[in-house]
Amino acid sequence: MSPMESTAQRPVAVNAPVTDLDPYADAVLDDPYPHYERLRELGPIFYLSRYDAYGLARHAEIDAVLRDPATFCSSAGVGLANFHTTAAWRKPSIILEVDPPMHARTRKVVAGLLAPASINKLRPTFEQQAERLVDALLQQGGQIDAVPALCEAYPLKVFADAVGIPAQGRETYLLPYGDMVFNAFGPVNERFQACLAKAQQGAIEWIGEVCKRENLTSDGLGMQLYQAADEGLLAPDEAPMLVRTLLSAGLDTTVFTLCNAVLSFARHPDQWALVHANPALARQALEEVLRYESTFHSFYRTTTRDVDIAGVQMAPEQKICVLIGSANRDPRRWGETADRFDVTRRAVGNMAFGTGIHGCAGQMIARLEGETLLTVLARRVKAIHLEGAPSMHYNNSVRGYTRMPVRLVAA
Ligand code: OVV
Repeated sequence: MSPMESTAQRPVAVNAPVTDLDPYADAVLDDPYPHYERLRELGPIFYLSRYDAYGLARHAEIDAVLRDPATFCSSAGVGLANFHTTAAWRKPSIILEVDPPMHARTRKVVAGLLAPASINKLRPTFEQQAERLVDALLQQGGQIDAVPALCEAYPLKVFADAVGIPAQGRETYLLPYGDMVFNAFGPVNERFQACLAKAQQGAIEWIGEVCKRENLTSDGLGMQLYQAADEGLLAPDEAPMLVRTLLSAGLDTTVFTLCNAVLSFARHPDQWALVHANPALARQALEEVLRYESTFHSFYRTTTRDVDIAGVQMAPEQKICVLIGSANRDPRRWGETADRFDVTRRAVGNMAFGTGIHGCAGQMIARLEGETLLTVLARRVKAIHLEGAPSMHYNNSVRGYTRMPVRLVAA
C-alpha cells in the first residue's frame, strides 16, 4: 500500500478510496499537480482521511457539484469548517456563505455592479495605470521583485481605487486581511492561526472602518452598494457587508493570478514570445494562466441531504473538497496536453472562477486587470527572466508568491 492510501482512519461508512494526502502541506502546494493526478486516478470521488471530508479532483464531478447548490450548499461555509457546528472567525458573508433564495438578492446587486457594462468604464483608467507602472519599472532597469513591484502594486492601485477606499493603510492591511479570508477556507492549521494573529493586529479593524459610507469615495463601487441600499435593494447593514466582500475577494486573488502569470511566462519564454509578437493574445493568454495555475486550489461544499456521487453514499452535513486546480489539469476535460502551458489553447470553461450560481461575481473586473496589465507588458517587454527562485505564498485555498526576482527586458 502506498503512503497515500492508508486505511488507518477509514470510518465504517466510507466506501470510497481513502487517501491521507494533506492537500495543504507546503510540499504539496509547491507542486500540487502530480498529487492531483494521483487523486484523479483514485476515482471520481475519494475520502481525505486527515480531514473527514470527501474530495473531488476531476472536472466533471466538480462541475456537477457546483451546479447543484440545493444538494451541495454554501450556507454551512465554503471551507472545511461547518458553520452549523463551528463558529466562523468573522460574520459569514451574505453572498458567498448563503444559499438561495437569500443569495439571489445580494448576488443580483453585486452582479449589476460588476457587469461588463459597468466594468468597461474602468478600462481607460486601468490601461493608463498599467502603462505608468510598467514604464516606471522599465525606467529603473526592469530588475524587480515582481510580487510587490508589479503583481501587488497594480491591484492595490486600480481595484482599491475602483472600490473607492482611502489610500492610507491599503499596503499594510488589505492583503493580510484577504490572506486570512482565504486561509479560513481550509483547516484550522498553524497557517490559519498565525495569519489570524497577524490580521488581528489592525487589518480586521481597518477593513471595518473603510467599509463605512463616510470613508468611501462618491463615485466608487463601494458607494454604489450604499446607493443600492438607499433604493431599497439591500438592507442598510448589508451595504458595508458587501463592501467587505469586494475587499475580501478582490485583492489577493488578482495579485496571485498576476504572480502566476509572470512566473508561467518566465518559465515558458516561447509562450511569452507569442504574446509579445501579438499583444491581442493577452486576454486568451490570461485565461490559460488561470487554467494552468489556478489561483484557487480548493474549497468546499456541504451536503444538505443523503446523496451519492458515483455510487458513494454520503449523509447530510458532509464536507466535500473540490480541488479546482486539479479540474483545470484533468485530461478528461483538457486532453493529453492538459499539463502544457499553451496560450493558443481555448481555456474557456476552466474552473478558476468556479461555476454555477456562486461562480465568481468579479471575474470580469479580474480579467480586465489581468488583460490590461498583460497587454502593456506584451507591448513593452520582450523577455521576462527569472533571476532567482520564487518563494511561494502558502495559503489554505489560493496559490501565489511572496517574492519573485525577475528582469523585465524592454522591447
Ligand atoms: C468569493 C469570495 C472570497 C472571499 C470572500 C468573499 C467572497 C466574501 O464574500 O467575503
